[in-house]
Amino acid sequence: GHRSGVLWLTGLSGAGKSTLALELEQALFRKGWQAYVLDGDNIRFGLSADLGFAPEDRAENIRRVGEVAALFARAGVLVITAFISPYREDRDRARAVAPDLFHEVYVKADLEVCETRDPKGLYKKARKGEIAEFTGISAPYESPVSPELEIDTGALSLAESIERLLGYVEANFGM
Ligand code: GGZ
Repeated sequence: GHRSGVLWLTGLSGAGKSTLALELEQALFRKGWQAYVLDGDNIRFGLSADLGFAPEDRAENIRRVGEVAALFARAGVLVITAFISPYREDRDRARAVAPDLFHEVYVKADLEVCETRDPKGLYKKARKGEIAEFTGISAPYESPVSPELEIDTGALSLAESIERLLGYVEANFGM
């Protein structure tokens, strides 16, 4: 390995993708890696500002992220993406852009766990019908069939999850 690639996190809203991605980015940075997070905060307000959450919009969002992530990785960066990316077909297409660099991580937490966390109150709104096509409530989430790694945030602490991710990254992208 040469310390670059795409670590593709997928999972429900509230499963912990962004939290893990940002903590991992910090931990890798401290070890001298060039890591960078792509998530809704830096993609959906810019590159994908024209897209919503209909299936075709999500497909296009994930297509763009897949292309950008591959470019970053080819430039020598360890890219950590944190998108729900609910459709298997969309994730597989992102993988196909850079199959040699792509590692899928299922950030797993039961819907009940995510709904209890509900940090932004989105599940509550979705239950009331105030958000259409909300993943897990009124839109599907297709869980990965054979992800390279699975992180069960319902069972692991944040520190334990980061430890596993770091171990995986160092073993698979390290020099
Ligand atoms: C799912 C939604 C929706 C709908 C707004 N469905 O937990 P969050 O708030 O901060 O992260 C979610 C984010 C999902 O965007 P992604 O770009 O990751 O989605 S995808 O990969 O499917 O393209 C959630 C918020 O946006 N959000 N409406 N209807 N999540």
